[in-house]
Amino acid sequence: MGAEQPAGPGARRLTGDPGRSHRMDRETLQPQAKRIEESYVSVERTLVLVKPDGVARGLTGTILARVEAKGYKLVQLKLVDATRELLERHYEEHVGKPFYEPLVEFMLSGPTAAAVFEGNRVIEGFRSLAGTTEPTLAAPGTIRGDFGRDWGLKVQQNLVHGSDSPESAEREIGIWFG
Ligand code: DAT
Ligand code: MG
Repeated sequence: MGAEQPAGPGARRLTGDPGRSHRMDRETLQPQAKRIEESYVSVERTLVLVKPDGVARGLTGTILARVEAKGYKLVQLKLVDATRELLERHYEEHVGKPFYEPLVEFMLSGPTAAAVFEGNRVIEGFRSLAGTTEPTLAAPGTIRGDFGRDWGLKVQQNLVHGSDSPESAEREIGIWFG
């Protein structure tokens, strides 16, 4: 048999002096744990809306379940009858576009489920789960790809909204939950 040492973190305990092993735990591992703790970035939050088409079609639970199943944490949830004033704030970046007024009318057509989800990189993670804006082209396996289609309307009804940046998330969470 060769003199190879067992590999891995338990190797020292199996082959070395146990007293030395205990010193390693106390002096080396604890500072390391502290460094790991300090290396975590702040956890992101995003606003997720199940729009009136998703709520009316009875897909609220199915959609939120996908986000939870991905591992993101649901931290706020409510059903909202959005007002025009709230929607004008939420969609202010789209003012003047041809689909703006149809978008606001659509969002006024019934209740919206508003949620805040939390997790590392949840903003891009949710947008990946949602799929691209146009449901016709959204990849199968995404929320919009699996449940959405073009209905021949002036505005795309694509089931969900997700914030697109940390700044948008903070602004939008303030609008819906502030
Ligand atoms: P997203 O919701 O993917 O962030 P967006 O912010 O550009 O997309 O637009 C807001 C919503 O407006 C979008 O979810 C669907 C609708 N919309 C966007 N572009 C459109 C277009 N060219 N024609 C019709 N509806 C559109
Ligand atoms: Mg958007």
